Amino acid sequence: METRKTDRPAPGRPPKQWYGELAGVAATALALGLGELMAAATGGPSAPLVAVGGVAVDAAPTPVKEFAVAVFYTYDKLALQAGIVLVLAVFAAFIGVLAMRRLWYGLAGVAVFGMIGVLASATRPSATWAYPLPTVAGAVAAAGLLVLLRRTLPRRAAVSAQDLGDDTGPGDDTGPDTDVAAQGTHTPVRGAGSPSSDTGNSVLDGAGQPPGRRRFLALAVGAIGAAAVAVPGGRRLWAQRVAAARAAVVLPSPSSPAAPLPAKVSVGVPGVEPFVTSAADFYRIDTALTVPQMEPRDWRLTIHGRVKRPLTLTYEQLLARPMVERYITLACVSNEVGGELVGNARWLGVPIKDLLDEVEPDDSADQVVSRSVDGYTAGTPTAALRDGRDALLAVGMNGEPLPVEHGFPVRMVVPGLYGYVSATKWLTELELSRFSDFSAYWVRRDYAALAPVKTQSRIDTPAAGRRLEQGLVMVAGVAWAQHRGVSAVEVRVDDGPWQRAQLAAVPSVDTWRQWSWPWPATPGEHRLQVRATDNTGQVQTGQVHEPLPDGATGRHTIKVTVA
Ligand SMILES: Nc1nc2c(c(=O)[nH]1)N[C@H]1C(S)=C(S)[C@@H](COP(=O)(O)O)O[C@H]1N2
Ligand SMILES: [Mo]
Repeated sequence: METRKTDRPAPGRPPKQWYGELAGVAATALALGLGELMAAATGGPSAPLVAVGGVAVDAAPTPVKEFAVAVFYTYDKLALQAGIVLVLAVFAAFIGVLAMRRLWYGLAGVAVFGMIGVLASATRPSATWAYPLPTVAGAVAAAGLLVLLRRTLPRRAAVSAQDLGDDTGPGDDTGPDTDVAAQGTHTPVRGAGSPSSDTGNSVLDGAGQPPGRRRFLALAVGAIGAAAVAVPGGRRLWAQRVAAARAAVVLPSPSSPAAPLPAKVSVGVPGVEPFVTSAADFYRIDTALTVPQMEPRDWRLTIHGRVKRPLTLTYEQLLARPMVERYITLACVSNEVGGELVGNARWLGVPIKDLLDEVEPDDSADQVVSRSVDGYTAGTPTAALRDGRDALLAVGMNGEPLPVEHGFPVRMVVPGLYGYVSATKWLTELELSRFSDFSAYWVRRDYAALAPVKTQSRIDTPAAGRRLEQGLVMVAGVAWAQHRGVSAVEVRVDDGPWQRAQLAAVPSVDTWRQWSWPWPATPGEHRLQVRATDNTGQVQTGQVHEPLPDGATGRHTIKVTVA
């Protein structure tokens, strides 16, 4: 061991802090990369980044989420992940600097880091005993790399690891870099600034740098590079497995197929959203930071709680049951008037009513709490699931297995209720409960416990702000009042009288309905407004209200200029 006195840093050349910062970032990157790779073997949510991110999403207060939805239109995963990575990097750099000065401090930092990851992954709703493993392995690797980097730390002619801090304990503190440097000014310095000094440490390489620097950089950059490959690589690996499993799914034919669509479901006006929304165009709203990737063979649904006969089903068992196929329009409570968070698809699935009949719910169980693999919850009135509407455990969307983003392998779809109280994706659990006993995810965040879809209508064409030529203009769009059905749509120009639009055909009361109205457009600026009436005779209200707590109201209004 070198003696301290002779190994003080050169005056004015303190060990650069960024070595420590780089070491910390490299070690953390290695941990995350290894964690992702290992998680690929056990399942996505166990990766430390995903686990910690999941906790962050669940902990974020409603206004933050609303802001995210408002700004990014859907809950923005990328921005959140970038934010998490940034915070991580700052912590990582701090730990690295600590480690380079006092190894044990740095390792303690890694341990704290690791504990956060372990706690986050172990408390993920789908957690198994294996969930903390990727984080633990990552933390061990990070600690190892820190030790290694510390040994490789460049020793300038006058700088030894000793000066950069050693592990002799807090009582033997050499202080932070600046102090070391300050002490150095009072200490005889061996070979300072001399490339030909007597220790190997002081020999500079061709670039005029000490050799340790190269090895340090190679190690650190190598670890970061490996992580940059491992993180997306691990995720891709897992996603590919799930994609392959999805491709291998053979959907059964429904025992109750959807009737062929009447030709007149379309008003035939260009610019109107198609009656059936393709999976690719279907809006997506969820709190999942990374799309939960679940293999059908790992999927289980347990139906339990206030029931006489709890039930667990495998995917195979679910597929073996009688299936129905229905067109159902899904809407998000966050949809603004005139917004696009609504879509219509042909769903294939098992009637939830049949399953509930089998488990024999208690009369007291007025709420069915559905849970997803990533811990999202929704609360649906038991009555709505048993009143004969086509509430489904859906496995198919538009003739394909559910897309992963839309809930593969199994999700709920319930006509007439907003998605947040009914349409749980990546479903794993149905618990018969009571509204007074449990508040679901968004209900805890100030949304209403009961949320039937409000009657709404939208002008798809002409687009707002358009300049049109005078003459006949086809005004057209969609209107929805799921499970009640749309009986009328009216349009008015400026403050003129409401005029009846033509309605397209619909297969049931559970879908949206296209409408069109020929407008003899006259020159000038005009305001076009639409309103729908449902089959109970209720006219869509003009009262303007934001989405919180149970759906936006008001009438879609656009301005156009006719030349
Ligand atoms: N697991 C899970 N399921 C979920 C959500 C979620 O955040 N997590 N969001 C719900 C909401 S708010 C809506 S509107 C619908 C949207 O379904 P989609 O993304 O398939 O359009 O999913 C519902 N199911
Ligand atoms: Mo939603």
